Amino acid sequence: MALQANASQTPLERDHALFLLREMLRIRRFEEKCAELYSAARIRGFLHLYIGEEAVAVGAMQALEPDDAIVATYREHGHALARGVSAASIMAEMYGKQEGCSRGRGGSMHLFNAATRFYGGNAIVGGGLPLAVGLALADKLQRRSRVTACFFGEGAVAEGEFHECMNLAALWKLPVLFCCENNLYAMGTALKRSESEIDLCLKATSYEMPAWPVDGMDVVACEEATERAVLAVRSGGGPSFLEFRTYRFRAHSMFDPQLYRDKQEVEEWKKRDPVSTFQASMQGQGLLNDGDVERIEEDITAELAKAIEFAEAGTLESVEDLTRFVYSEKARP
Ligand SMILES: Cc1ncc(C[n+]2csc(CCOP(=O)(O)OP(=O)(O)O)c2C)c(N)n1
Ligand SMILES: [Mg+2]
Repeated sequence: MALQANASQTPLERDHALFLLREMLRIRRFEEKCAELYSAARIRGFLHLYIGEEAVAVGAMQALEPDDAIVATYREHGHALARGVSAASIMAEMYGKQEGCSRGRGGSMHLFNAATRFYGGNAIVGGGLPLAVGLALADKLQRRSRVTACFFGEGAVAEGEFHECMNLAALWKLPVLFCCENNLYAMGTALKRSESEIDLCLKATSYEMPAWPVDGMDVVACEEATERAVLAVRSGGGPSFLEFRTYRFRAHSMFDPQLYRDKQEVEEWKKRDPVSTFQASMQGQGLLNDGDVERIEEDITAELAKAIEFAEAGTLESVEDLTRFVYSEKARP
């Protein structure tokens, strides 16, 4: 049975609300800068922007502990930033510099950071799910009270891996939180053109796991739903599933003429922009003072300027090092 997420009952505290707003704005501005740098050919390769979906990563991340693990897709800059991976190390990774969080070998789609238990950045659709199930199996076998949160797009539900992972996680009662980011499109394919059943929570409940639909444009709803789901997972009951209903405002990647959706549809969703609607809601609740947003914007501008400076000054890996890390360094004679 799909359970309906309750509307928020708890009044928001000003400091927390400011933090949520700041985190969403950090992601928004970081990615706007990335798009600029991409056009200027400072960043190359693939680039998939999360703009429009920021409430999901920011809200969900608040419910996770430092010891929990995160697995994400190639649209993961927001998750990495919200998890605490530094903007500088992410930007250097975008530039392919060895000071980047994946030593410049991963680029935009393969951000990785062991210190924050951020296990990528996975380019293969559905590829993160088995990793998450494996991490959770290890935790269960070693009796650690950890949760693995696995973020993936709704496109992954068409993959066999999705069903195998849902089944095994439920059968073995593994501590995985499946976070499906349903932005309605997998590249140019609308969900309703590729799936006979478009209620994704039903797919999860058919594997005997609790599932909740969540308003993915509302950061507080995302935080509260994730808190409830994490509690269920941490209590040992097995996996849970959240379907965040969201929308990407930009193209799938930097090469996408967007012929598969109407401009009008995009404009309609933009009215629910998670950043501006949350800012307006804070204003309405008297949680914003004069100058708050300006201060946040100034801090972010300074953080981004430093991140870009760090990336520009970074170095490319030497050719001699190219075959390193193919095998574990420890295994070397
Ligand atoms: C196994 C596999 N098949 C195809 C692709 C090509 N591909 C890249 S992104 C994508 C769409 C995935 O959409 P979704 O899972 O909804 O995530 P979103 O991009 O909307 O965040 C596809 C088909 C891939 N990366 N991996
Ligand atoms: Mg999608």
